[in-house]
Amino acid sequence: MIVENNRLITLLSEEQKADLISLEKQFAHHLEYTIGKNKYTLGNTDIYKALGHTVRDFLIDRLNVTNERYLNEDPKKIYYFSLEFLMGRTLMNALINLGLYDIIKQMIGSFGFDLESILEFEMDAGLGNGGLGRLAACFLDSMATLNIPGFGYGIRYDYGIFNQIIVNGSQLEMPDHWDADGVPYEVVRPDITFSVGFYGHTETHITGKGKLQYRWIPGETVLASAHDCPVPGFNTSTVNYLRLWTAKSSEEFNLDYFNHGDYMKAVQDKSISENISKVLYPNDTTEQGKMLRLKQQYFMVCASLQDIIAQYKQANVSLDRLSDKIAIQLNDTHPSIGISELMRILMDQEDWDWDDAWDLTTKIFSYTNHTVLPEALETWKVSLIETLLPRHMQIIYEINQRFLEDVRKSGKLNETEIEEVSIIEEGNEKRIRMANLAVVGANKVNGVAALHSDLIIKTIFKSFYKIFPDKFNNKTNGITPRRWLIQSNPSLTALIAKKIGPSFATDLEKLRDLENHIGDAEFRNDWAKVKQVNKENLAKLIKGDTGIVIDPDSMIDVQVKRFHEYKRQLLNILRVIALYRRIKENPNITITPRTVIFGGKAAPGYYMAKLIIKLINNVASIVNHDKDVADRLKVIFLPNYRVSLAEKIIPGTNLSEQISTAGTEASGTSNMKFMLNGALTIGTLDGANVEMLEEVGRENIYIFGLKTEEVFATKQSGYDPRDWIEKNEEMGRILRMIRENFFSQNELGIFMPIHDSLFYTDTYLLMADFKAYDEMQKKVAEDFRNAEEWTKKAILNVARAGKFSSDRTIREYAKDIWKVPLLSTVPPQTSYQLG
Ligand code: 26Q
Repeated sequence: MIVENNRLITLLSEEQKADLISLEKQFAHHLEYTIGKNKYTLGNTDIYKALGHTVRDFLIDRLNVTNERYLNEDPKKIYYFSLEFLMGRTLMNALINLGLYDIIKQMIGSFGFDLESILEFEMDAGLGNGGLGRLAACFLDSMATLNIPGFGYGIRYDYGIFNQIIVNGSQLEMPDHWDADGVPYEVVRPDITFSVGFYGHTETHITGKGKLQYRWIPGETVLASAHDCPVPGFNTSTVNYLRLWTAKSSEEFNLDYFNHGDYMKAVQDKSISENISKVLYPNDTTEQGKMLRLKQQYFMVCASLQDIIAQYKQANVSLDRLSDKIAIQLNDTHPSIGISELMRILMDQEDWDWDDAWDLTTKIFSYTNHTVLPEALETWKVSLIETLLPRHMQIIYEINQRFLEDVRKSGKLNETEIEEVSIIEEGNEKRIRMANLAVVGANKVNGVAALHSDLIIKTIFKSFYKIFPDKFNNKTNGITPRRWLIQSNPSLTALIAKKIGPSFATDLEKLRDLENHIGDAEFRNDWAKVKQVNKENLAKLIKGDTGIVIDPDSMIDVQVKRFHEYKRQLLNILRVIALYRRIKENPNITITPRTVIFGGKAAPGYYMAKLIIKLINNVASIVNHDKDVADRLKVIFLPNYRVSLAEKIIPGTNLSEQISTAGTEASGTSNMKFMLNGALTIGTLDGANVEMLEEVGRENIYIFGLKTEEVFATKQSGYDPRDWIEKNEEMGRILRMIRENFFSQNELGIFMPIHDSLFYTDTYLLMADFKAYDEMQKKVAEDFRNAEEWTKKAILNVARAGKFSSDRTIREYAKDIWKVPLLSTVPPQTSYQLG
């Protein structure tokens, strides 16, 4: 393939021309030889794939340079263990971080294509449920940007989080075969393969030194094979990687079956072991305790530890200094079986004593907790672990026995408290409490926002805190400004860079300089224009995805997140119903026009969450078709909320809904994304909202509702939602509409479970908070009418969003938990021009 269109090249310097020409050649080469197409057969996905391979070449160059540096300097390495990495799309992010965006845009342009449209062909890597998985992805970006040798380890699921479609108002789940067309940027490493054992039994034997040693004889082995996603830092040469394991059968055929002529059974067994990396589990409490999930956890941890130790042994003879050279962060309890696995390796394979092994293990692991809800804490039946991982069960028993002995000796806890901290939960069926294992085995335990870290030591880990006060610390979450500002909101990025310079890209506190310009009317005008254009783009997307036309001048009011009762999407839709009623009762009422947008997935087995989605859709279809409402209110449910959709919704938002019951949302991270993109927040004093308030002050955020202590007190004193319903006539009428099938005329009674839960239990105190929420929404509506003041507040929010950069979070992990210095930046040859 020959480059014909040289028109653009004439605008460039000699050096750039050379770059552009070589890029064009590289791209054309991939199109022809990697993808195997010519100009007669090529389609848009081929352009995307060839581009992916072109970018991959750059990533691999820098990956190799980075590896060489790590070999030479031998720094301490950080391994982030997570069952979830919600990476979303990779290509645009790589172009920005590598500084190739402008030149690639030109290059693709010279072939007659538009870069942005080509990038739309990339599928999201949705290998996570929500906040926890996306946090892992943001952390990888920050570690690479800060030149920390930090690597992600996880599973390369064939199917990520399901695709959501809405049929007749209800969620339907579709498989997410995200890699169906291939993943051009990944590096497949079949040479990096480890075996992982399951089942079987343990034996003892006497070592040469006369010591009793245990040995696990697995009954089944599966191979774990590495796939690396390169992770480029922004404006630095560092490229780290995310290593994801896929399961491969250890035998192509089970020869036993094969020899007895059962060819089909022989192949079936192969696919059974490969099931391990087949599908991501949704965060569904009813899915707890499933054998395949435990297999996934051990599979990931076992392969990763082998890989880490093999790498370490390339530079070191003995494992003595392992804890000086590596640290492992456990993203929730999901990979915490790793604690017992490292103990097993040290004792059974490396011949260490218990005490030395335990000393080393507890220096290496740290644990991040992401929930205070007791029902969400992971436990496993002892019988299940005994079957799948018999040696680990022995080790866990011994960890617990020694731990409880120490606790008793210390005299710090009474018997009830000792029962509470035990790793084993006694009862009909004994269970392993993974959070307790993680706390006992970890060097440091952290919560994810100040309020949350405070709460865990007062509630779920109260007794642990008495024993290990120094273990516990806070690391308030953050988000990467590369994806969540520079990439998702290029026009706001350009405006900000024009005003205060580009340094905020890696030092988000620099945004504070924007405060000096809040008084500048022209700047505010430019700011408002940027928001307006983003809203118009969002309106186009909504038209495309739902067919509904919205008014881009209306207030764009958004709640996007997983559906969970504690997040209270129901509170939001109840207030929409209230607004609708007010319009119907008083058709001439003037209200601030709003477009209320919802998005998010419910776990497939979470009945109530799915019913709330259905209610929202039914309310939407009535409100949106009611002529009396005119343009004053629209309700939109955007299907299949995911990272790439978030990138488009957030920049066009005016009002961010963060309305969980106080004390339930550990941190939240979308709250930070909206703040950074100039939305104002209506929210409770929950999670990181508390710290957002601290940054911006009362006048610049709409805080309402019961505080955490008040929530506890209300529940303590025997909360009855009917007391609140009686006091609020309007709420009585809303509940009656639900009861009397106003929103379910063709499906009588379907919303009764929602009605009854509000009326009789109301676990998340919607009835108690409704009035405060509604009144605060009135204030929001009023304030929005004053466009100048609203814009001032929006600028101030962005100016004070610096704290919520994941760079800040990662610096804190590096200093307080991992004890790693940041390496110096090696300036790259190319850099991204902001704006
Ligand atoms: C449980 C059992 C079986 C299978 C899966 C799971 C499972 C999977 C994922 C349970 C929970 C999760 C994810 C939890 C999560 O995303 N938590 C969120 O973490 C964010 C990052 O710290 C916080 O900001 C949110 O507040 C928190 O809800």
